[in-house]
Amino acid sequence: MFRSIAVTVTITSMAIPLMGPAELCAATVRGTVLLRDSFDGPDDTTDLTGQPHDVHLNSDLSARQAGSLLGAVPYRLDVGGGNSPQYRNPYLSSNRLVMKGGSLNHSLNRSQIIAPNHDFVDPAITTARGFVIEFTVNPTSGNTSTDWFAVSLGHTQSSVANAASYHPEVTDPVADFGILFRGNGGFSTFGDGTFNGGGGSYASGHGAADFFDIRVEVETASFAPGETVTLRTFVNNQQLDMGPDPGNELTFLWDGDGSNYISLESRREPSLFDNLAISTIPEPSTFILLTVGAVGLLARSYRQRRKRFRRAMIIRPFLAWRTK
Ligand SMILES: [Ca+2]
Ligand SMILES: [Ca+2]
Ligand SMILES: [Ca+2]
Repeated sequence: MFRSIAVTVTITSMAIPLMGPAELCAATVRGTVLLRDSFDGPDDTTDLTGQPHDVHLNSDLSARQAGSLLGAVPYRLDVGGGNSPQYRNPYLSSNRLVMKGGSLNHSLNRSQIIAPNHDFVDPAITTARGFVIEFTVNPTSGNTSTDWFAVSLGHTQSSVANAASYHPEVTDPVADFGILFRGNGGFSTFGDGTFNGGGGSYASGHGAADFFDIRVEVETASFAPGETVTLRTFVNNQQLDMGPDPGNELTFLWDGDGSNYISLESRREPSLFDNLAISTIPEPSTFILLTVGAVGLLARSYRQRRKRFRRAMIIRPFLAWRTK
């Protein structure tokens, strides 16, 4: 009799789904989301030449965007350069943002760019000592094209609002950091508008339909000119080596403008962007507390299971034997 009870208890115990420490630690720890955009919305229509153009990108923002500090933030679009804006505007399609600057939709070899019209120097960022930019992107060009997409930061309001030129590009001198990713899997990094020697490969053998998760982590205590910045970049959770500095990080100093507008950019190939998120960097103390807490819970769970197991295997049979 007691043997069947023991077997039942043991099976029940094993059936409890267990999460290992590795799974807990791999769970993404996030800071406060300042701005998130799903780009989920009605498809933009086409103009008389058959080219899609923006109708919805800057409407219905409150239905698409979220963020504890900002709510709905409009985008500045790069519509300058003497070409008709409808040939150059980014647009929404299939719940994503599509950008395709360059010869695909006008004669000049130029980018399409969007920049949230917000200076990301929020107190929440300096309190957390940094921020994180995340998005997913599909370069669409397979693994041979030298066309590229990019993200850059440290732009100024005047650069973002400058419709008469092609700012805020990755090579804008006011941009403190920028990284461009080519369709062929190569990447290059820039600082203050010039190539800073960082580059390498972020992918190889990928297909034309593959999406990449891009994550740029920026550690900084302030946006004051000369403040030290430590930057890390991840593609599909793999950290890239940012350049000649030891290790994979890049260290630089904020320039003199004290601004931090952020832009996404595409050159020639149609790049599909999705799920843009700009958050405060997770505080190390929070991460450590969560990890320590998770390990503590696991240890307690293990002790409780061991206790139940001992009770089922030893104490109950002993009691049953005594009452016989
Ligand atoms: Ca979407
Ligand atoms: Ca700057
Ligand atoms: Ca390095």
